[in-house]
Amino acid sequence: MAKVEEIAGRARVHDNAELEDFYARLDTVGSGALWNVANEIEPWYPQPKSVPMFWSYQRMRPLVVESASLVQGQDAGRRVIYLVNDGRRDIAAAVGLLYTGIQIMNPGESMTAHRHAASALRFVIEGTGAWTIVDGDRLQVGPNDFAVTPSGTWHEHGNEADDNYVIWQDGLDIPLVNALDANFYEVHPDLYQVPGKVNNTSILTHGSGILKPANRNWGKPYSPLLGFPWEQTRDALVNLSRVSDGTDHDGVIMEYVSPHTGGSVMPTMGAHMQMLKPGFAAKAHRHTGSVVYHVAEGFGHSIIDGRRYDWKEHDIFVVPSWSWHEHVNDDPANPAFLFSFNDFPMINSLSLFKEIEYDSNGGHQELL
Ligand code: GTQ
Repeated sequence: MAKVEEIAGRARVHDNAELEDFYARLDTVGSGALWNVANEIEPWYPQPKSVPMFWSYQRMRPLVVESASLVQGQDAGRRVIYLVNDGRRDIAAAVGLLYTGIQIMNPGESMTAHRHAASALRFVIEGTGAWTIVDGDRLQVGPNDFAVTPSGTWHEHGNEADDNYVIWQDGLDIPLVNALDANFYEVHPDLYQVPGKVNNTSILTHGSGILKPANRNWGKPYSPLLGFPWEQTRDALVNLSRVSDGTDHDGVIMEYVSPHTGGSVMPTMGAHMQMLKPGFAAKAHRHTGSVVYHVAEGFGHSIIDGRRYDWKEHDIFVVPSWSWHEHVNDDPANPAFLFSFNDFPMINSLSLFKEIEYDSNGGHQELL
């Protein structure tokens, strides 16, 4: 049934028997009348299928831990509990065209190496002893560290601790790459990579933050720096917060960037860390682009499309494109830190970014 809008310039054709017959004949030759779908396929503003969602780590963790004894990592490929958006069950997206999941590894466990066209990132939740080998660079990661596995890079993960789980959050652009019919998957011919001699080579080479190695070319479309340690990240935010209040909408916010370009870490997904100063209450805004948040430190709440979500450490929530949202740090004494990843590099490279600020005085909205 066509969605009729009685507005000049919109599709407003009403069905009748003659038209029904015409539509049936169009269908037999693999076609249809645009005016029957126009108002649907050209909405006035974005109509995400994704809805705001919130996952409490306290509720998720026991289930994630249960999976660690139910299935072998080697059988699962990766032992991950993925997060489902109620509106996007069909494509395994957490929001928009972004996938996310919580991965757990038992002490001493390791996963086999593979690569795919989809890009991946990790944000570590708990446990010592986590490692991931990305194209031969063995990265050691700990809680709140961020690491990337760009499209096409070989990767495998493990937990070298004797007595603790490693749990981290995965973020991938699988739904995007599938939507573009561009996904490939390969198992490593030897099942395991041979890591380079020195762990964390990419961090040692590219991670100084102020200096760039001279005479080095980097021709790949993603960051040569693959790991982003928490301590350095937190310090950067705290330092910036001493000289800036940041933005009204996000507080003190910084992007994880490629030291080669200063741009996003990967062509499809970007990531930020933001610090909400004690008691900070953001102004609401909305923008195109989908965002997955992970509470790195502190507690507070966010209001997303009019609904309040109270969060604390390691909770995960999503803001669909064009959803109103605001974040509040409910701790009057300590900062809160939100990690997030997003599809902004795609949105920006296609010039599709739009942002509007919420004005509570009568709801007038101004394009920023
Ligand atoms: O580690 O590459 O959560 O391919 C889902 C698919 C993680 C990974 C996931 C994947 C990965």
